[in-house]
Amino acid sequence: KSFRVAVVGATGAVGNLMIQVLEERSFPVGELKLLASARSIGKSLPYKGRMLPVEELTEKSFRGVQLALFSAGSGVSRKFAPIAAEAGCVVVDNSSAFRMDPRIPLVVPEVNAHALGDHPTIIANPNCSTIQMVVALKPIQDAVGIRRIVVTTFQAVSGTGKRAIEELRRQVADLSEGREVTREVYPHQIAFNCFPHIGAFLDNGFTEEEMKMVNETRKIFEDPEIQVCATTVRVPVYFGHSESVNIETRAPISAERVREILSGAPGVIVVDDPGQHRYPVPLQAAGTDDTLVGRIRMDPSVENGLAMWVVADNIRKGAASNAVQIAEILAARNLI
Ligand code: A2P
Ligand code: 11C
Repeated sequence: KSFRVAVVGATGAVGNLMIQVLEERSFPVGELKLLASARSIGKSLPYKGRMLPVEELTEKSFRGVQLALFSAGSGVSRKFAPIAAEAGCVVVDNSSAFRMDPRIPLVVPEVNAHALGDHPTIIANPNCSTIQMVVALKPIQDAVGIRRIVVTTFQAVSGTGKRAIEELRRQVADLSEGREVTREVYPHQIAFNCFPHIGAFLDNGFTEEEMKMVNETRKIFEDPEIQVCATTVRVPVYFGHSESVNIETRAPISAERVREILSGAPGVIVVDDPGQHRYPVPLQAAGTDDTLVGRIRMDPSVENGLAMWVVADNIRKGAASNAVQIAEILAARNLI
């Protein structure tokens, strides 16, 4: 069985990768429709050795389409995902538009595939920084429970999209050639800099990105009690978010046992031999679908405290690959 699939936002950083991941993972695509804004008419993108034309997204785009992967921002999703669903298409949406809607499953396949239910129409793909954190923490949550998480992120510019990737490239080139730096996407120079500002600031002093980590973790773990305090930081890395994750578990567990559990956990690779300079780094995670975990150690400053370092490719596991993995489950369960 194969499916008629559409990728919405096909020309973007994540959309483009969705096409590549569909091919890499041999998702059973019968026909592939590439959709973007009117700006992209005339462009074409490669899929399985052929160039496919990019079409303009319109209300009629979803006729005959069975599965749509959306990554064109939440405005586009809010408008077009319900139109696609109405046309009988199952939507996996990478934007934040529907994530906190109680009727919409928010899914990380290794963590809560059961949340897909029997008849999903729109499924939300969580935020990249949430995905890698819950993949790493779910086995610990299952083993001993987690009371509180304090997380600081180091997030790559690809999370912002292709214009931000270009901005970092341009600034690095300008600086190395003695030209003045210009900026369009970020409020500060990103080359050789970092800033604790991802998403808009809210009245509570946190940013939108930080509150996504709080609210999405609670929804995915189905645990409204779990306490999360996040600080999210943009760093001059192209691909791969890193996270310093500090947790308080409900019952005691040793670092050794955590290493053991995580070594057998789906989607996780333990990279933890600091004496040999082995700990996760973004350049190692980039291009893979794994969540790398290392620097696992007891935190003696609090009861049942543990610290660790978690790295994953934000546009693969954090976005495109997670969406395709959801699609694979939908296909396997006859939900498309
Ligand atoms: P386009 O290239 O035509 O602007 P990124 O997150 O990397 O910036 O990419 C955003 C993606 O969303 C691009 O594919 C972009 O298409 C697409 N997009 C943005 N706005 C719209 C829109 N109004 N309708 C359809 N696609 C859109
Ligand atoms: C970033 N996490 O790295 C953001 C981008 O809700 O899907 C993703 C925003 C989202 O900049």
